[in-house]
Amino acid sequence: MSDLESFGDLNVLSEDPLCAGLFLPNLDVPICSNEGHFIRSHFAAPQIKPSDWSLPVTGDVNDSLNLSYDDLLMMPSREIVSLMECAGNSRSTMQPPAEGVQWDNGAVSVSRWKGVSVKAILEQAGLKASATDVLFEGTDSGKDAHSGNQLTYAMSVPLEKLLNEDTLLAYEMNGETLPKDHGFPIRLLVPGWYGMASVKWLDKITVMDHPNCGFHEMDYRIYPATDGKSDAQVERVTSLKVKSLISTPAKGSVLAPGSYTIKGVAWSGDGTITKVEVSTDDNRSWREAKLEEPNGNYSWQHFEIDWEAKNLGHSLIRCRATDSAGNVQPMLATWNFRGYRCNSIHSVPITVRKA
Ligand SMILES: Nc1nc2c(c(=O)[nH]1)N[C@H]1C(S)=C(S)[C@@H](COP(=O)(O)O)O[C@H]1N2
Ligand SMILES: [Mo]
Repeated sequence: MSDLESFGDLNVLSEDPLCAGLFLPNLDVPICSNEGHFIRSHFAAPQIKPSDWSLPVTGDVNDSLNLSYDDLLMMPSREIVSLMECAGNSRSTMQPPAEGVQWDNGAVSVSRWKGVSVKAILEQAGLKASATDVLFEGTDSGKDAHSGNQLTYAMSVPLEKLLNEDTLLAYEMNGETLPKDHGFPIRLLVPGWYGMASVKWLDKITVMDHPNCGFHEMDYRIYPATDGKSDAQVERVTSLKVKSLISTPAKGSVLAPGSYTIKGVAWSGDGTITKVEVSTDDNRSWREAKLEEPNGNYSWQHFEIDWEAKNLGHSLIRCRATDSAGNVQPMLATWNFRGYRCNSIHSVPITVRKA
């Protein structure tokens, strides 16, 4: 059981399993603290002693490995600043409602991760020509709420993504040993993809000659609405969609007329952010915000813009990001059965009222 006392910086949506998101003003940092990183666990966090733990690497390899915690710590390391976003983030804004943890917008964070490139481990084991995908299994397990079946958290990732040196077996988060709720002793970190692929509490690695199609690979898919008209295909949830969030002002703020700075963050899995626009007049006009330079390939970029609040009454503040591949956030993301990849334009209702 986690000690909820230590999650004061987070908005706890579920205690068992633990699901906790950020309060949006806490997006105004280059890198989150470990206590301030969102948590999304499907089952109870396992308690693992590194001395009793090892990581077998088997399957379509020339030499199977069995790595100890110390083996990993002694290998050449790599550090990556990477954003992680849960595929279900912002689900509660989907229309009509979609089933799952009702995240508002807080299931997103940035950390500095340190670990060993998965590529180095696969090279050490030696991939057979037949290898196409790698299955990462966690130590955590429990019952699926619908079927009652016993499941272990597991996810396969195509080799192409793993041969990028930035995909890590991580053992440190922001200069500290990986915390229990974030996957101690070792987790996978797949930068640029939604969080479901970054398997925590790694138990074993199996190189395969096809993608695994277990519960979690099948669950993290876009099942479009079946209205007979849609020709949308079922596809896997992988790369992060272009998205932005307003951190300040907070939803529901009551402001006196005057000068304010609207702030927020933007990110994309398909490149860097090239533009963030802000509308304060219910989508009639948009102004370009001042945008921070990218911090590496996988972090968020902060933006801000000055705003003179003079019209009394209610208004919606919105932000809209564009990435270097030309993707722009939609007003409303396309609905899908599980409510994944929701990157609808963030709208923050506020009131301007004389003090
Ligand atoms: N073993 C295991 N790995 C897991 C999960 C899990 O429940 N068990 N949740 C996944 C999901 S859906 C997300 S969004 C991220 C969340 O990582 P965090 O809790 O460190 O933020 O972990 C992923 N890895
Ligand atoms: Mo997630």
